[in-house]
Amino acid sequence: MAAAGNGGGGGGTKEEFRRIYDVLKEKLLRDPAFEFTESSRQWIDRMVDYNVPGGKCNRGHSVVDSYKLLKGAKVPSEEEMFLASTLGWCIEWLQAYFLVLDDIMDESHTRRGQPCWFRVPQVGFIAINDGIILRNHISRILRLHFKGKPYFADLLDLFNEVEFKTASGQLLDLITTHEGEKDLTKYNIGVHRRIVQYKTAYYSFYLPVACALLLSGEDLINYGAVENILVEMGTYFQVQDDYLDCYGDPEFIGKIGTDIEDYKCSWLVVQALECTDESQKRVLFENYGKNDPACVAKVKNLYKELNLEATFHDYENKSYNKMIADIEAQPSLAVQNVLKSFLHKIYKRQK
Ligand code: DMA
Ligand code: MG
Ligand code: MG
Ligand code: MG
Repeated sequence: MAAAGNGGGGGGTKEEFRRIYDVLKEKLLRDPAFEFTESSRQWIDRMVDYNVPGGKCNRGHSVVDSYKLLKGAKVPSEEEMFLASTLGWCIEWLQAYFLVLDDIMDESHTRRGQPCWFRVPQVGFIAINDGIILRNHISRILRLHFKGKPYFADLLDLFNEVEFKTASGQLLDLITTHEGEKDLTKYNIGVHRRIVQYKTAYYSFYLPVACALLLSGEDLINYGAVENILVEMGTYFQVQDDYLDCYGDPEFIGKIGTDIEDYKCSWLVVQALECTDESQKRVLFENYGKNDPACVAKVKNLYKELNLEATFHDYENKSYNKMIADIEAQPSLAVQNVLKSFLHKIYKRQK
């Protein structure tokens, strides 16, 4: 059952959103489907605190913000705010699940300013099962708060579909990297676009808005154009992520980049390949994808020579203008506001 009685509600500030996290976690720690032991409850409590709430919560806040914008002049009730926040947290849980596993596969070291969960002593490969638990928490939360709602089946279907797309994107990211001989010639902007659209755009951009639409009683079938714009926005967001992997300050972004070492089909290497001469190409082929700081430095020097920072800023401006034009072609002003508000959360982000 829902909602305001569970301690939720309010006007949708960041503090209120955060408070609902505690409500949801408490419920999970008392899930009657499992007889918790003291130590298993402590594990889940610590694991969820470590992995779910520490990020920027852009995705989660976007459900609440989008929902309010879709309501227009009508003020959402406490229960409606609780439900919107709960869906926001479900996306944060989904993100935590993907990140716990992504960090293992990418052999990353830090995330959100702390060691990746699998690197914490005594965690190790238990992190794999923790990822699965985090995924299951979403189903537990949805069942608890949305079962009986007319859009419950659509909500489950949405989360399943988006999870499938994301996992498929991760697959592309991983097999593109490891497939056969290391061969940079197979990397191009089309390959990059496909990877990032699936691994990032659907869950980070389409999902929050789709959740707000379902909560508003809308049928997602009518929002194909909105989906396309959000996928475009998600692609732009992942290009920023690729840029920050190399140029961001690890202290500030909370993670140390590993894309060059990991031989990733990053937007930067794709741009580099498009403008290198033969001798520069040799430097790239010889040094990309090696877990050696000297090789990484050579790749970064080459990026500097090619002035990829300027290429990125140019992309950023062009991409922004195109998205604004597409948004302004949308017939609904409320929908325009939802999309613009989301875009302005990430435009020129530094982390
Ligand atoms: C992230 O890709 C995608 C998912 C689904 C987690 P990434 O490995 O570039 O992310 P990060 O740079 O945060 O490790
Ligand atoms: Mg990663
Ligand atoms: Mg990854
Ligand atoms: Mg990255």
